[in-house]
Amino acid sequence: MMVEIPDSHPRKKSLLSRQKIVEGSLEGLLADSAMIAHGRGEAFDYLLGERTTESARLAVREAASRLSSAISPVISVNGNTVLLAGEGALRLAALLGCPIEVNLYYRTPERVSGLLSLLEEQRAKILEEPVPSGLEGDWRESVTNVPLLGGSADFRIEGLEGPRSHCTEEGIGRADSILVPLEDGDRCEALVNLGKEVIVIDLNPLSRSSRMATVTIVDEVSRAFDGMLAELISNPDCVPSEWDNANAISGSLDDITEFLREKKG
Ligand code: PTJ
Repeated sequence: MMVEIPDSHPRKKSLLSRQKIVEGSLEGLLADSAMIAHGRGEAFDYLLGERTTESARLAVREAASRLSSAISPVISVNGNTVLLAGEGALRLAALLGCPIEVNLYYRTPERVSGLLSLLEEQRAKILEEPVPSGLEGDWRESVTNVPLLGGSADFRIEGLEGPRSHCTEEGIGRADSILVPLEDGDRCEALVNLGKEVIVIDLNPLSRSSRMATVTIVDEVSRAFDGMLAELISNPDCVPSEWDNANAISGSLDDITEFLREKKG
């Protein structure tokens, strides 16, 4: 049931995200376990203070610089990501000039085509909006030209079993750098083993994907996309650093400890 959430509600953003997940589930766009994954994310976000921490900000900057320096970057999206941050993914892909690929853990043809249609609707919405400030060039053309892949899988991720290994050669197959929000650990490991640079967005700093990735952004998925877009607009010539991901994850765990200490008073 849809309810009107007043602007004054202190948890408005969180409730709106829940509503998106509930609606996506009812429309058959999400995995059965999508709400469990979302709830786990919410719990970690709470422990991080529901904000982009300083360590996440550094990871956002590193991810943005790596994606913009890559030869064939791709943004891989699953059900939760399209529902919560599809527009952010499209804006980032438009700026990077890279494709978005729907790549699902629980893959069915109906879910893939439903999510591709939703991305088309989100694209149409972005085209109606004002151009983000600070951008030069033909933004609308860049948004229009973002390839939306995944409809016909013609490639397999080596080292992975089952339908979740299906992908496209044009997207994940040939990518040297992959942004994978809310990823599962096995696929992350398989992609890293193929020599690809894997950038994960995951609120759980302890997850296997967080620990396997080249760069882990411990932040909520829509905040992370908005952060990368802002970073690339304000600092278009950013270059990758010698990134120590274990150290960055340790920084996120420190953020949680610090937040709990503040709460305890
Ligand atoms: O659409 P599909 O079929 O590809 O399935 C997607 C889900 C997310 C259901 C599937 O990949 C899954 O079961 O994922 P996990 O193993 O539960 O992992 C999801 C991770 O994402 C967890 O570590 C959560 O903490 C984290 N997470 C959840 N919501 C968010 C999040 N991270 C960032 N932003 C969020 N909004």
